[in-house]
Amino acid sequence: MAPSSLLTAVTASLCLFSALTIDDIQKQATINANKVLEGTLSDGLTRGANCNKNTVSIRKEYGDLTKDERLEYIRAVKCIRSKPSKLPAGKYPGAKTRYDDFVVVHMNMTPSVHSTANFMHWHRYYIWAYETALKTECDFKGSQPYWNWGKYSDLPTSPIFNGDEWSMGGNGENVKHSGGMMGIPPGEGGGCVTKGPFGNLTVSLGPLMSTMDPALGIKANSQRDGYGNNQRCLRRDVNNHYMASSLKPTNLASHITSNTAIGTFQTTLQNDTPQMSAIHSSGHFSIWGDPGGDVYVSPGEPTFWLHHGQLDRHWWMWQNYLEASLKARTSMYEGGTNWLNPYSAKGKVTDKQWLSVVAPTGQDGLPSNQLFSTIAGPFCYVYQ
Ligand SMILES: *[C@@H]1O[C@H](CO)[C@@H](O)[C@H](O)[C@H]1NC(C)=O
Ligand SMILES: [Cu+2]
Repeated sequence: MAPSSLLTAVTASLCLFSALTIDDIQKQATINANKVLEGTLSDGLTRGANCNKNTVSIRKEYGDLTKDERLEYIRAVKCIRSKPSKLPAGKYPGAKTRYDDFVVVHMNMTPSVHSTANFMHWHRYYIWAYETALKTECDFKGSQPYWNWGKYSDLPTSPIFNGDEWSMGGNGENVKHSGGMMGIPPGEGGGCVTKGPFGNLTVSLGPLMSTMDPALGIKANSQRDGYGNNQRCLRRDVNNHYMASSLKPTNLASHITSNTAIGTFQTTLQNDTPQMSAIHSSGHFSIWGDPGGDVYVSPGEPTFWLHHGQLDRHWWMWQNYLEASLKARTSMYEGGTNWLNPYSAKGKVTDKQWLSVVAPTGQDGLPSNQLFSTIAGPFCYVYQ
């Protein structure tokens, strides 16, 4: 081997060794978060004595839950779907259940919590409120699980979507349909979900911004704002379109390692380019369907919380995996306050965030700087 090609080979292998995998990033984030909990590393925030290594809850990947843990989660989700709405009667005719309250709040908040400074923060708050409702209103014994985007190369047969009794229900029935936004080709679903725990589920709010093939004939809502009662089946088109591109483990790792400020971190997470759809939308469009593919109404899809749990985990890994920048990254905040207006007021860390009727008691209107860390403010959880 000529010296120059030897050098190339050595350099190449060094690069291979120095590229952190997403598993390395998760491990480092766990180590550093534990140091913060032990008080040997500062994140610049103060925390009460009631959040420590013994009390912190651990959010796990859905496929890593035991079968009993999955059944317990499914039970709690079904329970919240069976409780009555707490919204003012008649104001939102499509809001029948306590679960629908979460969908309505998201529909109301959509323009101010996407592509804005509080995108990550508000959704962290919102998922925690859901997890809290499962615990306080349905006696849920576990923690909110997440879907690790890079884990399954065949999503329809994953433990989340394989349709067995421990899954979140199956794919939609295979119906002929065309693809949608951003060049997504149709997958093997497109019809109603009929198998597993959420088989034959009825949804009522929306659609508001459907991305499914109009030829499927999904019934329009009687109200322009999507709040009318529009009973129809839950549809999915679980597909692998993004598994080998934007949701590949190496792409997820490089998204974390290549962005050093929260502005570029959250913008590149959300902004699709002609070359590649962004990570956030890729996750939504891997489940797709109705209402899963509708930015306003997507929480009506029961796996919304697994996808957004992972989005929160992605941010948590980015905040925590480097000991030297953990403190700075924890409190970074950047961006506007309205998704359609690039000149909207800049978000401030003291801006209050609103959850309305889905806020846990006494916990509505917390400022963004209370939502910086998963182990400060109202939160006490880490990811595994
Ligand atoms: C959904 O409805 C279809 C048709 O009635 C039925 O065959 C199927 O077993 C149902 N699925 C569930 C999970 O109840
Ligand atoms: Cu959202």
